[in-house]
Amino acid sequence: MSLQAVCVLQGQTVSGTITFTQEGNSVTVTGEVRGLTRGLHGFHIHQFGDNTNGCTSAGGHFNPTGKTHGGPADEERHVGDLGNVEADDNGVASVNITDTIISLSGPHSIIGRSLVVHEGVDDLGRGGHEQSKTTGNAGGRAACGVIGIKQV
Ligand SMILES: [Cu+2]
Ligand SMILES: [Zn+2]
Repeated sequence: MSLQAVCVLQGQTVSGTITFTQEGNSVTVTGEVRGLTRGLHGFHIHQFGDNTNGCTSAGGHFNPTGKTHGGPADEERHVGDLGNVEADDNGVASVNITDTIISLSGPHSIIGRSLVVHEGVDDLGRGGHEQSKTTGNAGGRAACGVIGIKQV
């Protein structure tokens, strides 16, 4: 059985459960986020698994390689940059992402860090806003949770 991790997202109105499954060099990220506004929402791994001051204490994007913010397909990206998830008319985002940069072990391990879903769209570093190159200008933190080892 492959290693799996799980995150329960909680916010004022937004909630969800996301599972991470390591398969060789890639991690599949699956699950559902509810209570969102329709459209795209930034979706990142942030540095700390610390919710003592709500999602704020999760810190910035997980960036052990010292790169600039980008999109998941970019060479220049934070390890934590998973792009956006898209909510439908019911405010539900079905998540199904495969990523080869995050990992469940080693220096890129996301276990013990936070997953954050944002109120706004991650511009993937291309928006020309002063925050585009650090956060994608994705706005407030709608929900977050700590990523832990899943019982399988
Ligand atoms: Cu974020
Ligand atoms: Zn980033």
